[in-house]
Amino acid sequence: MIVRSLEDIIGTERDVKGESGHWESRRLILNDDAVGFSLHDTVIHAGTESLFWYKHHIEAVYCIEGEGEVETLDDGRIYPIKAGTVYLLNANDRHKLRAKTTMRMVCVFNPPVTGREHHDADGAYLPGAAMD
Ligand code: 9YT
Repeated sequence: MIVRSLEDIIGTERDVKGESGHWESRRLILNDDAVGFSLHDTVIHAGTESLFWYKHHIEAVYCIEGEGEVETLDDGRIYPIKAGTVYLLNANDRHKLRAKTTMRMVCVFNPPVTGREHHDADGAYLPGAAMD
């Protein structure tokens, strides 16, 4: 069994700040844990808009604090997000996340994030940029 807490992660290489300055992500479980998914505790700063596109991953994002909205860019639909709402990017959807207040999101990726994506493609994940 693996037991880990946020305190163990903060300040380590598993604690990643997006270059945009819009978010930081504490990666609790990564590919090297060899369980088939990764688990992230992500903070999205108030008043920011971020473009994400996880071309090669399915991601579930469960909001546990704050409020904002997510827009799927292919169809322009906008979904309000608040604590208790999950969105599932089951079609590698290109999307924009807008945080009205600071949002805390628990994110699960399949396949798991390796942690190298930050250095290769960085956090903006602009259209065309893959995480790995
Ligand atoms: C909200 C969201 O998509 N978070 C993803 C995790 C973060 N971008 C990371 O750990 O790279």
